[in-house]
Amino acid sequence: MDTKQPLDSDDEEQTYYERSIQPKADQWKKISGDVIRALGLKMKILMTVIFGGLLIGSVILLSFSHNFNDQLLDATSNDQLLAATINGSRKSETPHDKLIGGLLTADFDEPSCVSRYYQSSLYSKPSPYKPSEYLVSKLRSYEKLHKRCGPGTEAYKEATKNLGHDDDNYANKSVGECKYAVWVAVYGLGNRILTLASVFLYALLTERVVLVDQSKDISDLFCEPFPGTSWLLPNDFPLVKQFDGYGRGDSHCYGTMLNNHAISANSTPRHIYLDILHDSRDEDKMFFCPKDQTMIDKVPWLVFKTNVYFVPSLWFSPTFRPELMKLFPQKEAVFHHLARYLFHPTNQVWGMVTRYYKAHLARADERLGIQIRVFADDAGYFQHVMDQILSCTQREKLLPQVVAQEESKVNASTNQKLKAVLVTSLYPEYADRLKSMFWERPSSTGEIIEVYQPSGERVQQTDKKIHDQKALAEMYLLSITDNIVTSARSTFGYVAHSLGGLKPWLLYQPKDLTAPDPPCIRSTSVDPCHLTPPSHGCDADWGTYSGNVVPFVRECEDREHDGIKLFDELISTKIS
Ligand SMILES: Nc1nc2c(ncn2[C@@H]2O[C@H](COP(=O)(O)OP(=O)(O)OP(=O)(O)O)[C@@H](O)[C@H]2O)c(=O)[nH]1
Ligand SMILES: [Mg+2]
Repeated sequence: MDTKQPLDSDDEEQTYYERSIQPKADQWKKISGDVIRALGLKMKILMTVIFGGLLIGSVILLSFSHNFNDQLLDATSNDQLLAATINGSRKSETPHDKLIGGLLTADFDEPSCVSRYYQSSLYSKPSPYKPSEYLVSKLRSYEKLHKRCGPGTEAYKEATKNLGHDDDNYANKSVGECKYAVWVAVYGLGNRILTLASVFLYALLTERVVLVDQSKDISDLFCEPFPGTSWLLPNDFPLVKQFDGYGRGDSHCYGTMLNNHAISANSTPRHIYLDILHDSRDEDKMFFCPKDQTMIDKVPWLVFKTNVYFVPSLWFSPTFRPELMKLFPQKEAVFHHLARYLFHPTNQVWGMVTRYYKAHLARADERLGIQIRVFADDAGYFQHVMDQILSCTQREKLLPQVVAQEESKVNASTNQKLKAVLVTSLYPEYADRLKSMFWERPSSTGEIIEVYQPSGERVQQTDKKIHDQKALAEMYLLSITDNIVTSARSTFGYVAHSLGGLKPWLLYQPKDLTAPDPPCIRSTSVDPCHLTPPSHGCDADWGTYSGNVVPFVRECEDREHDGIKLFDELISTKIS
């Protein structure tokens, strides 16, 4: 190697200095120069490797840290996503059908609303109810309509222009191409969920756009259901301030308008208020009659206050029935499909569901849900309600008896079946007693029974965010069970069983502080009950019991002549 041959300018400078100033050290310097040069070359390679490595490393680190930050930002949702995925794959051999047979659109991002695509993975079996192709295509068309007419669009602006100013007849005036159904939140959460689904179905049938009053905590509970738009009614909607005041006395109330002859085929108001409540007048319930629908159809803005699941009554209309039959060949699955399409708990609520599920329910071989709603002025713990629950669950073999220790055939093997019982109630005493019972004594079957109750808040606190979120989480947890016992007349219970596609055991409502005998009945339908439906038909059918008009709409098992629902299992005898 020629040591004089500089490898680079630094080396050249160093060699010159060494030769002129310190000749005696030449040899040493030569050696050290060689070493340095050799080292220099190696150092360069080494440095290149190190710096190259560092560069690649930092790129990896950067992207990792970016992902990590993203993960931190989305920590809750990813955790839930994971939880849901693990549970889903653990339980199901078949791949998880995220879009539920096409019911859901793929157009949303997953982390912003984990429940949307992962809720179905929590269920141990796929739903026996498949959405029809017709329903799927109708939903896709609806999504387009909502995008075209929803908040912020030209169509919405045009439809809201001058709304709120009293008007006579808008039949011949242009208000744009879009018509709307506004849902106003009233009553308990169970009622809200059932009525929002009802109003949405009505909107689907009548090509309206459904918009949701957001003055209550709806957006703390549910994600947006329609892609690229919003279902929230803008806060500056011209009629918002009137919502609270809407009632039967209001001149825009449909029943009142009928009484006052203020609406006719030739006189169409721009908006009307529809009062579809448990105690609405017959004139308000004329809403369900075809002739009335012809008039109502022309009104651009309908504002609903309703607390009943009114879907069964829509089937009476000869106008809607053929369409409904096509949409829902399995009639009893109306709410089941609509709820899985529309309602997707927010990540906060979904976190509550998945954490509770993983902590208490996932390990069990079987899950039983018991929803206990006590309708009484001084509601709380009642012995007769406890007796009724035990009598129903033991008679129906949902829970075993307990036996004395010495009689027990306690099986020490590890194969003992574990049954988790999820109790939901405002009152903790029912679950506490069940828990003690199955802790103090062995079960007759050798099964291990674990009892859980997520909350027991004693007092209904509708519109308090965390209270409503807990109530919603509990409805979803109940829906994930294998069997479910619910209280008669409770919309909370209706949502839970129907969402899960479960036919519930309905606990009859106790009378005179005694446990009813029989204590409960197994429903033959998964659809909720329409409490207090119209007690009349329309025109010629007036006064006829509704159940005779359409054979698959019949009395609810948990009500005495005061509720109707959809059944697929037909009975041979007609109700007279
Ligand atoms: N977390 C929780 N809240 C409950 C429970 N039962 C009742 N609530 C609260 O009370 C409300 C009852 O209203 P709904 O959800 O409509 O249920 P419902 O059984 O039909 O009751 P009503 O509407 O009063 O006839 C719920 O929304 C909750 O706010 C329960 O088991 N768990
Ligand atoms: Mg209710």
